[in-house]
Amino acid sequence: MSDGIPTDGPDIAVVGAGFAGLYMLHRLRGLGFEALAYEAGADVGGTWYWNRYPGARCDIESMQYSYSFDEELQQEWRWSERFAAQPEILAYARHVADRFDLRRDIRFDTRVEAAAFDEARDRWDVTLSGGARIRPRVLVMATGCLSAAREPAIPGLASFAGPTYHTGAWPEAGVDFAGLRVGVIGTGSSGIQAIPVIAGEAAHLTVFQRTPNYSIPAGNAPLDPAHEQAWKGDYAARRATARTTKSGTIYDFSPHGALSVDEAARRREYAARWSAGGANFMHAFNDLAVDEAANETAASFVRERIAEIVDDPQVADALSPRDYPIGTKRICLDTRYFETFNRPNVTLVDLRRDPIARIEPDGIRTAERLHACDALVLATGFDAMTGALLAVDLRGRDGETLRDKWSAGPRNHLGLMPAGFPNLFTITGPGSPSVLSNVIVSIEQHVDWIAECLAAMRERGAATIESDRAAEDAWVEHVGAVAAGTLYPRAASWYMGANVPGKPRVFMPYIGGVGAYRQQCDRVAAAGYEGFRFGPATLSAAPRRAAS
Ligand code: NA7
Repeated sequence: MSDGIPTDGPDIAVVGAGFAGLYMLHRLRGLGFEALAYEAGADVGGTWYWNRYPGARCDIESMQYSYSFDEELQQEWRWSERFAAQPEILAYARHVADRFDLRRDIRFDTRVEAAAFDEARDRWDVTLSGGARIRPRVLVMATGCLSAAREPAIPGLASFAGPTYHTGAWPEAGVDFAGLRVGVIGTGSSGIQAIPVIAGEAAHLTVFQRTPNYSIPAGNAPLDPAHEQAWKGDYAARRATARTTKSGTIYDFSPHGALSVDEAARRREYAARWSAGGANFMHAFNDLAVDEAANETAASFVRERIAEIVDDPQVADALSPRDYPIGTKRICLDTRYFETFNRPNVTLVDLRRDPIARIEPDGIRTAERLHACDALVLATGFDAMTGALLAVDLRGRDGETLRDKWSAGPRNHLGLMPAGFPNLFTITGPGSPSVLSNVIVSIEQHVDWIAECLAAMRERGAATIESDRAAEDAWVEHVGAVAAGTLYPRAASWYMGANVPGKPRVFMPYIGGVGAYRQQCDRVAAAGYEGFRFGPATLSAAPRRAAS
């Protein structure tokens, strides 16, 4: 302590110990930086630590949803299913933490509450839960895109007499629904995964649906050993290919437009992909995201399947999405979701026809009647992409808050750094492919870019790096322009901030594609970090190396 302000803490602070924070820590350590990660949870895993709801499962195939940075790791780890369930993904995160000895540099049960850039010292003044303060030179936000769970503003929610669970903050000990009347609010990915499992446990399940969702059968199954071997025999090359694709995932991308083939051929294509399962369905034709008529051919195919599966035509009708293009809200993958509505112990309440009036101690009262419940499940989603960042009171130069800066929507350069916030990096931040991609691929790309940037900074003896406002303006405009060329802004989705009352309606992720985005980031770095500025070192702000 030289000036009355605590100087304890690392040179680089990483916020979060999910997949982004773990790999960031590993890379920084490899480069000889002194870094610590601060994690609000009691263990590693991030989103896979908190989202323990029944049925929680990844919607990207296991062989692709994993780290690629270490050949031995990817060869030795064995997934049991085509799509891994939450406990297995959490076990993988734990394995990575142990294998690379990362835990010794993670402070668990510690939330980063505030961080202000101290311009006199070129350091961040960070307040942790409990009041401790640290002064790292660099702050890396590895806080996740879907980590700020959102409770709906339904009158009377707090008056409910039974337990209420949010899918995004599920109790570690699990929940026993046997013999209970359960109400689930929300039919996004989380609700669609949880509903069939809860229906199998509960005495009765009432599903409260505001907007029906498009969902494709996952086709989940035990992982085929031949498939695993094919991947492992060629892992590095396949990973390299995935990095060049649009979504960071190898799919069977069709080179044809939906209307360039006749109806019979189109149906054959959709049917084959529907029965094979997975999000590959959305790549049946190459224009589903941009052409309304093409999109409608896929949307109507899904509605036909719903009508076929669900016995009661009125229920099937209520479950059929009609007012937004398929894929413009994240496509859901399910295991017997629509079939669940044929069970005698499941009731669908269509809130568009019969809206919720309020929650009462005994259940949920809609315009028509009281639906008695013993337990409630809120599958109501997240303040996505910006929520976890804005939950930290972040202040940059001149005391500008990130909340003010982003009051009309997120602004940064390349999705990596908001101008006016030196030495603050965001992994998979808004303005990058993040939630539109296989997020582990995007995490690895951002972590590598940030690590190399910090090494370049050290090489130059610079104390700070920050993005130029002009570069930021150009990037934000580009992100918006690319989105405007697609059907995505047509849906009231969390991509658009539409699920949070008062949140600006801006398409937040970058839809230009993982491969193209990586090229832009690499080009910027190769051009000496074009659009970013390095600041000179002062005596008190000289970069430190770890004492090794
Ligand atoms: P989502 O996709 O945001 O879904 C939330 C659901 O909750 C959605 O059906 C909402 O209906 C519903 N919701 C939210 N607020 C209310 C209120 N007040 N009343 C009734 N219904 C409500 O979150 P998920 O957790 O399912 O998935 C998020 C992502 O995690 C997912 O895309 C994957 O990437 C993983 P709405 O559509 O707003 O009418």
